[in-house]
Amino acid sequence: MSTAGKVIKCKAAVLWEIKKPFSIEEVEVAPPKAYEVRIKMVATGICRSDDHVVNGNLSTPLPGVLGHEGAGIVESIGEGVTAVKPGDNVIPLFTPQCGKCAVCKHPEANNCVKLGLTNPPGTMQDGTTRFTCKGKPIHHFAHTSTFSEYTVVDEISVVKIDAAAPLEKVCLIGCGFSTGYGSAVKVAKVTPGSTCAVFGLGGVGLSVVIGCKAAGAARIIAVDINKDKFAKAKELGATECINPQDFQKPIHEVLKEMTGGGVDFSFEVIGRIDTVMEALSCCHESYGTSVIVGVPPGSQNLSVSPMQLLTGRTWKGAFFGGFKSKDSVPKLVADFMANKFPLNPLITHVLPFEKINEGFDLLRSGKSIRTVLTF
Ligand code: CND
Ligand code: ZN
Ligand code: ZN
Repeated sequence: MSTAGKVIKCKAAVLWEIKKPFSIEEVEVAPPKAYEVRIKMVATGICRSDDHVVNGNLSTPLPGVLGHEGAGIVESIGEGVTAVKPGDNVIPLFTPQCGKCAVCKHPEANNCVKLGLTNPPGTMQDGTTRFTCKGKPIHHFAHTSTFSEYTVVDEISVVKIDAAAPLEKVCLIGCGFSTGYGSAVKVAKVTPGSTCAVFGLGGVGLSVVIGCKAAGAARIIAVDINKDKFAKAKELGATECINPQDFQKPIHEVLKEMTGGGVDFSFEVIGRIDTVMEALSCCHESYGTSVIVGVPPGSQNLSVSPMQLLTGRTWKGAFFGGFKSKDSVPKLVADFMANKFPLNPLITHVLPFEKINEGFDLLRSGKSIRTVLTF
């Protein structure tokens, strides 16, 4: 029996308030309105940005359905939708691509004006929500809300991918892999023979390592306070691994000594103010480029001497690895299918969706890289 046009009752992980576990609830998911798409989720990864919402570092209206790294199948479409049709395999896009705004029309930029990450409304573009639980409207998150058996997204926030792609793996292309890989190949534009330093070896940081290697970096120095992450970093291309806690002096000084003055490219993939500064300072003062990938607490600011940049450094940052999402995600899926990069090493755990809190505990305890929840 077709569900198109009807309200679907299903399970979703609702975050009622910060610093609390997710509750698996029965929610009602309204049919998609014009230019909206309802998706049956098949798999979703757990990214640290979701945890930043839980711990209060990233603000979004609650109660809400989080999750931004998923893959699924289109269940039904609203009026006017042409980009996808029911039955298509798709990836929801937390960085939309409206195709019409100045950012989308710019050849390099990807931070579509519809992203609205600094003041997220927690709704669809028309200002309302499609989720209801116990009679209350439940907010959307990051245009995606993948922690639900069904979700509704705007047409600008979803793209069709190869029907043969394994959704329980390519869901990582929805955030962690693309964010890290693109930060190396697209944002920093890592050059062959260069030296790179990657701070933070989670799913995103290890994807930076994969990107640095693909771009031909000669040295990739991986930095983390959890040495259990080093073996995988080496497997994926890191040439050296260091733990800042093993040194008396600041780690940027250690890195400068190791590299004769500083690295060519550095990446902060943790989400901390102090490590953003360490990453900036460890790149060469005359020609180094430092890229901010991690999402630091919204309430904290940096104090930086302009001299850090006057000497010639470049300092950048980007969402989603600088990729224009609709253009890039299908290509990245095709590249994965052609074995141009691996995703398997990033997936350390697979759990049924109902065990979402266990998945977050694995992330918080440093035991997982990516947990994929399956529906
Ligand atoms: P995850 O928590 O898996 O990895 C972070 C790593 O940093 C862990 O291995 C930690 O051990 C390590 N770490 C923590 N503190 C320190 C420290 N002081 N010094 C050195 N290492 C440390 O996170 P993830 O890989 O899922 O995400 C990483 C960041 O990227 C996080 O801030 C997340 O919010 C952000 C992000 C950004 C974007 C984007 O579009 N720019 C998209 N998704 C996630
Ligand atoms: Zn993410
Ligand atoms: Zn746009």
